[in-house]
Amino acid sequence: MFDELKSRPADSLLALIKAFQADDRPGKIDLGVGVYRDSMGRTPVMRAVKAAEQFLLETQDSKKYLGPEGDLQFVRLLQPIIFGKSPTFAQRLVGIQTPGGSGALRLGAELIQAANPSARLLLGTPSWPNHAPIFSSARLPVKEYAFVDLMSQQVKFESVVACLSSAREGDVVLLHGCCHNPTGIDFTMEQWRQITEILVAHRLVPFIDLAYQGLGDGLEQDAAPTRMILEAVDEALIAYSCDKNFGLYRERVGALYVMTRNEDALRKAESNIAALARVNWSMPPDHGAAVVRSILESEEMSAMWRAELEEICLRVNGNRAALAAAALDLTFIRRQRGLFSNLSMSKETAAALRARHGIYMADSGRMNLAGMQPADADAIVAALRAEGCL
Ligand code: PLP
Ligand code: TYF
Repeated sequence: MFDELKSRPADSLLALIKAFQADDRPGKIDLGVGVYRDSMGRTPVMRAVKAAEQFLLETQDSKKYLGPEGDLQFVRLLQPIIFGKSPTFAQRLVGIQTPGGSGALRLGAELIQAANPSARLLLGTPSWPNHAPIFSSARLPVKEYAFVDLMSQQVKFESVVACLSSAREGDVVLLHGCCHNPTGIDFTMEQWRQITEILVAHRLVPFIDLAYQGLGDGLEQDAAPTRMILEAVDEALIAYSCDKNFGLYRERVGALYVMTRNEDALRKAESNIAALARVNWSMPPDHGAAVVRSILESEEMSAMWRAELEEICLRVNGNRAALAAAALDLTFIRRQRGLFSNLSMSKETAAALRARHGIYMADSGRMNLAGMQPADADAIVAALRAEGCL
């Protein structure tokens, strides 16, 4: 039967990792896959994570099953970080641990499909390349609309408003909570306010993907749009990832939160997400969530984590400033947030940047700004000029 299968393309972002490793030129620069890198170009295990792993090594006395919800103390301790100390909607939230933000997106998609089979997913483009396939493979029709114009690096706010305003009641709107992947372009607070009004007026359900909290302007600031939306709407889903802000990528640490209208719906959502988790992965992997829980349970390790996250944020924003200072046409990079910026270029140009200059970025023109050093700014600008991007 397997000879009936059609081959599928590899994930082009993940393929860049191998291509970069195979290049032996000394000056190569990796602006490819979205992981943080320090000033030595490494993606180290955070000090707080090492401390928590040491603590777990000494104190963890069992690895018995936890259940489909995973580590519920992990889920609870994240709540004040994401939603604030005592949000008005706390009683309407239920959460479950998931394998990464990806698992949370998939589980949320299946929950939506089970609750409202006629719901559609509205997705602003460009977006993270896995978004559309995750939702369509859960049988949610994906309706795309233009979110950003890459030539001008501006939000196409009229297109956003037009698409959301023409949506059907019960449609779901995927929103990047902060640090938009791939563009680094987030809505202004005023634009978020207008989007919130449209969500409420048209009874649309926000599905907020928060995969980079703390990598933009800090933990609190990065959560502000999410909190504003949740204060206003009846129902919402939040896919959270700890893989970037705790540097736990391969441990697959995330959570799905669902906000319902009332207690009855909350209990139903809770039993449904547990049942869906069971048929997908039975139970989520424990280690990464246990690490995050241990950090959040300890004042000392929490302080260490927060300080490290601030360092990460400062370094990424420092790289943004360096690149913006190196070329007038790149000043927009300073205004953008998170790991990414997406230049407007063809995939042939992205390939030429790799082949001729050893500068690795996605075919889409997306750069991971954590992959450079401030001193690389001039070389990057020179290569972009040589290839006609500036
Ligand atoms: N959402 C966005 C926007 C992402 O960039 C990522 C990155 O991997 C994810 C979700 C998934 O995160 P995770 O690695 O935790 O599955
Ligand atoms: O966009 C990125 O680079 C990160 C990492 O299938 C990633 O979100 C990329 C592709 C993928 C999984 C994670």
